[in-house]
Amino acid sequence: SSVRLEHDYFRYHPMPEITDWMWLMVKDHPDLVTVVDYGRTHENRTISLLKIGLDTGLKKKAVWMDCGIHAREWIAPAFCQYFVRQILQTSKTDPKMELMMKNLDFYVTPVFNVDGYVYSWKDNTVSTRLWRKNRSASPPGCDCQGTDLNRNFDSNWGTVRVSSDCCSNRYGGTGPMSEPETQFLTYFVGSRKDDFLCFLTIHSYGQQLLFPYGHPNFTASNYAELMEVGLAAAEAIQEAHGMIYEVGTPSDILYSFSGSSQDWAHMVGIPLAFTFELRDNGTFGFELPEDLIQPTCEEAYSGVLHIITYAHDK
Ligand code: ING
Ligand code: ZN
Repeated sequence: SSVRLEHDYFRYHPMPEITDWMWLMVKDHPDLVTVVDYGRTHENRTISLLKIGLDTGLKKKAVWMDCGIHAREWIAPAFCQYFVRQILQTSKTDPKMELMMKNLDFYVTPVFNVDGYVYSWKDNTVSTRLWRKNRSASPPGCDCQGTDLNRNFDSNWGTVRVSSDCCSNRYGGTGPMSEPETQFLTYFVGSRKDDFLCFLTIHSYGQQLLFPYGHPNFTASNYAELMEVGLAAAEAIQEAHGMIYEVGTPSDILYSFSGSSQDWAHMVGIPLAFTFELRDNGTFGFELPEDLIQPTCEEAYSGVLHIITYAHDK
């Protein structure tokens, strides 16, 4: 595909355009950005992230962000692209971001569930556009494809309200980390877990900031801190365009679940783990119109920046 000199941040992009965009970021900021391939999907596509930060030769702390663990949540990959553009732009104009580029590495996966995302772009039917899971083969004795990657992590896997029916959208897989995508994330983050100050995973929709645990029997040791940081982030979000985001654990404000990535991240010792549920509240749901990409990204950026700044300054 052709090299794109302009990238429209306020449209949705199919996977090949997002891959081109990643290389455009490297070309525009060779001093700050590298592409790291850290996994392969079930259908043998590459899972890539952008590593962003100034190489100081010193060991650095890090920030994790993944978007698009669920295929149909298209605003999430759009946000990762916007986030990358904002931190790169402001690293030249805002002394605080300049400092964070020196002290931190940002690891940003714009599309984590690559197979599912590609499938959701296949045609505009409900069964493809509203696909959630990955595209793994159906297990023996069951006829449906795909595992919910946010039920497949090794965090009390399969214990709370996770479906064992492979046709369910909440199917957790044949075992913890049965999916290649989950294994690669677990390995990549797990092998550097002491470096990560925060773990941010971006979903839609519902306008919520969720933090561990999704499992009802566990309470994060730093629950008060997570609540305080989350509430301040929600305030920053509200200041942008007046939108209200609810803050709490999935058990508090949504529904309990085991096997999620945020629970896993907190269990391995990453203190500030948050799941963002971006706009909207159900009017358009997963099919958020393109003219709402910009305000959604702007407010989410305010919230994310609050958390990252807190993590950096702590
Ligand atoms: N929501 C999340 C989901 O995976 C969630 C909410 C997060 C539940 C963390 C449990 C733990 O169901 C969406 N929209 O996918
Ligand atoms: Zn989701």
